Amino acid sequence: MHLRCVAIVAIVLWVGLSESGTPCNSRRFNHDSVVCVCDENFCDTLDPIEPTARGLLNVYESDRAGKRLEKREVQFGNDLPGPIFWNVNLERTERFQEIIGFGGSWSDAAAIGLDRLSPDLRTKVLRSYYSTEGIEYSTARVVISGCDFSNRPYTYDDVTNDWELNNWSLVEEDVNMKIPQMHEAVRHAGKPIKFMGSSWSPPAWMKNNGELNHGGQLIGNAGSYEWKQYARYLLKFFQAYRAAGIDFWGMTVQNEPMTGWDPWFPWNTCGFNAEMERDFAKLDLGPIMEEGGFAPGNFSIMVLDHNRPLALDWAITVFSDAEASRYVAGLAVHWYFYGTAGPYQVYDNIHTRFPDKFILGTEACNRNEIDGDHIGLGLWYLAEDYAHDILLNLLHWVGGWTDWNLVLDDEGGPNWVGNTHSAPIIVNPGAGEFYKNTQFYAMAHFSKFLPPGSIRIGASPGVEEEGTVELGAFERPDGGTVIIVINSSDMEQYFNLNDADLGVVKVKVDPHAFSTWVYYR
Ligand SMILES: *[C@@H]1O[C@H](CO)[C@@H](O)[C@H](O)[C@H]1NC(C)=O
Ligand SMILES: *[C@@H]1O[C@H](CO)[C@@H](O)[C@H](O)[C@H]1NC(C)=O
Ligand SMILES: CC(=O)N[C@H]1CO[C@H](CO)[C@@H](O)[C@@H]1O
Repeated sequence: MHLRCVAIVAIVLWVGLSESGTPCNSRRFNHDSVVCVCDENFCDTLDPIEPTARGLLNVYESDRAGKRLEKREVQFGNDLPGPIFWNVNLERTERFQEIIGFGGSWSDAAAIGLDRLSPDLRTKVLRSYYSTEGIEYSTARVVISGCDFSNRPYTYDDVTNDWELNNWSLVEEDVNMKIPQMHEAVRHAGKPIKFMGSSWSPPAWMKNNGELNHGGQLIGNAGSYEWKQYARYLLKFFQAYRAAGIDFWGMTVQNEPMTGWDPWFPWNTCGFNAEMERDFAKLDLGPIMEEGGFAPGNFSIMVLDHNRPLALDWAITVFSDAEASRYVAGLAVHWYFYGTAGPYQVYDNIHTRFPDKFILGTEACNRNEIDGDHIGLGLWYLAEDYAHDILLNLLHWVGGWTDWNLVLDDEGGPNWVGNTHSAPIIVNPGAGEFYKNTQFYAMAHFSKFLPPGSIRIGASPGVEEEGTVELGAFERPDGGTVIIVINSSDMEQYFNLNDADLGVVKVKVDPHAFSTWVYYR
């Protein structure tokens, strides 16, 4: 082809694609759906969400058949044949929780995976997650020292009995990986990211079993010198990151504290019960963080950071105590065993009792359990599990949802105890590629469209019940209305959305699809 023709074709292509980002470069890995492949030359992108003309509804859909946030325009007053329509009415006077944010986590495994990529590919991952050409994450959980997703067990002070913390220091994973990567993410986000810290284990010598794993609790008790020194150990982390230009929004007291009561527990942990977290927050951690420059109001301390069955008991124990409550802003919850974790309505109950406290999902991940291939590239049910749990949390006062490892390698690690999993992005530095797995798009259907400050509003039907729709409605800070629908059935679903001003718009949602609708009035 003549060079000038090449240039013209390229311009035409570029103009055409720029209208709704660049599409997924899909690849199938022997599963029911696809991944989107990114390399140095190409990575799928999205446009920022901008107000549409009145009367227009933008539908973004991803499905098992391979659509990935594919955008189409629908007009209010349209005609659409379909067998049965769900009638959706919005109740704008019913206003529920404010969105805190959506994000992923800087475990060491994520930091190492990102570090192994070329600078260009690393930038593409961080832009895919945090920029407006990506899925606009607004939060990030950061592991305080190591956890199972590290390639070695360690803490920031492994010099035995160094109670004065003279030997405390950040490690290579922080200085060379997490801190520069977090700075880069903030640059691409173009706005602050809510960073939250969580520790898995104190130094082994601070624990009564002398090990990072196999359960064990802090030596001493609330108010003791030992517990205060552990609080100072944690404070040093936030001060060191602040000195490096990264300010944290919050922390949890302890990752999955109940695992610290299991003497066979394989990886880094420390046992607290609800009373211990209450008293640690009240007597040690809260005051020491405040004195150290992380005061309530500017810095959110969260308790629990573990599964839903524990939530009500912990909320009552901690939030009923006025002094502890002064230091503790919210309840952090994990999704594990969600199928058997009991009804989500427990969060409604907690909100009714303690309306000033927020609830935030701080960890979730999954893996392919069918064979040894844990990362399950292109498995649709991994995404459906995410979307279902996110939506049901949002329908019950939870303010956001945090995915676990931002990236993992093609074995689902590294993980020093072999607890490998899947992640929304799997890196393959050897091939110069990374793969956006199905969970990435489940996150996107929420994170891209619900910036912090969005509010959930009433919608009917809007609550999950056998045989009814899974649907949530929200208002964005820019005035946009967002409707998110999940269809996990093999049948198309049809909707009549009634807007008080604009009338009715009819929308079809494909089988096994996530569908996010945005419009402005
Ligand atoms: C710990 O810190 C002390 C005081 O700064 C120093 O003398 C000692 O060498 C350090 N120990 C180790 C193992 O780094
Ligand atoms: C929060 O931080 C700002 C700026 O650093 C400061 O002016 C304000 O007093 C702090 N608020 C609290 C409650 O500490
Ligand atoms: C929107 C909608 O109708 N979603 C349905 C999709 O399929 C599942 C069953 O797998 C239903 O429970 C949802 O309500």
